[in-house]
Amino acid sequence: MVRLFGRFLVLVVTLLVTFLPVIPAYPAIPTAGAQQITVDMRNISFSPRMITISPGTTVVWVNQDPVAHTVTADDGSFDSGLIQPGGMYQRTFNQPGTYPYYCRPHGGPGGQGMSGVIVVQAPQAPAPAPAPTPAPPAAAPITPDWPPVMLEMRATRTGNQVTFVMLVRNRSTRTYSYELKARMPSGSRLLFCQYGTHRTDWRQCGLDGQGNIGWNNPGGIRPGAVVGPYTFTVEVPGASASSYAWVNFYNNSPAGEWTSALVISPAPAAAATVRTASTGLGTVLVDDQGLTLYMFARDSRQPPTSNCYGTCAINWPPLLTTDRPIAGPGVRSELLGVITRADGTQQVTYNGWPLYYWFQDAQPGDTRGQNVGGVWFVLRPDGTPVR
Ligand SMILES: [Cu+2]
Repeated sequence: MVRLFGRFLVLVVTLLVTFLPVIPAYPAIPTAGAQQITVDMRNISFSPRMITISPGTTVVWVNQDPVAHTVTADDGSFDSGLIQPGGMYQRTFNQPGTYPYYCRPHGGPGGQGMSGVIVVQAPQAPAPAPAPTPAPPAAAPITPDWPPVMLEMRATRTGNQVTFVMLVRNRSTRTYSYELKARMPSGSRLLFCQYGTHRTDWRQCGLDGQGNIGWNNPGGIRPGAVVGPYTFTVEVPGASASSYAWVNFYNNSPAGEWTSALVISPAPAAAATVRTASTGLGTVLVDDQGLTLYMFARDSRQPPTSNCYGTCAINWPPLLTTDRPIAGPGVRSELLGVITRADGTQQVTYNGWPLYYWFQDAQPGDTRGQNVGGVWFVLRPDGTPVR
């Protein structure tokens, strides 16, 4: 099935690329750029356990568990070493082949225990889509390690244009509803939106005032079915603007919810500015657009270290920069700094605290992230948190 899925992916992407030139009113989707796919380490397992990728794809493993894991090749050709909770490891696979791997503390070679497989497949002649599998018995419960989907999620960025491609397969034995969402900085402009090989008047495909793009399919995706690709291109307002997308699967009976992999667009291309603004919480640090910045009490200041990765960094996008950050009005430049995140991007710090946005803040002056979980706080101009 995994091989079939890979072939189906080739088919739909081929159709998509072939179809595009006849839509002159919309820009072509950039095909250059690195592909990336995320594998979660959750509940002592890799999820998805098996993925099929094309050569040149980067796989990012994110440890969502409270214990350390490794990503160790059966043949010893790669080994992450211990990945602490919240940490990540990435590797780019260029050569076609099958790469079984395992976690040294919790699994073993040959598919024992906590283990997984990467299949790197060169493009091939397209094959028909897989037939839907029969409907399953009704009572399978949703468990936290339930792996319902095979995902292909890609983001490419050319200047200020970001393109997301999302393709979803339900590999569970139940029908699930799902929604695909993306969050863009305010001021973004939607340039292109497509479902499958047809550009449609997809009603929910549009930027709302909060910078959200979303598709909702409450009718559900049947076992074995593939939906997508959902493709959209957005022009973000500035080179430093970041954006991200995710898929949420949910079910009403039995009730359950599962949010899957994310894509964060490549690192920004400019110096981030930090300044101050007056909010309901007093004068606090904001970015050059006026969006509120936060510190995370589980980070450390000395040395400055971020402990926010994976799902955390979806909800709390780090303030990234490529050049030295700029001190705007009210900010002390000697308190500004940068750290290098696990993915190689540079995050701005202030008084040693790594800085983040809260994804529900949409307008200058919003401080909805304050005290979330008792660990997220806005910062005063002297770099102390407002608790
Ligand atoms: Cu492990």
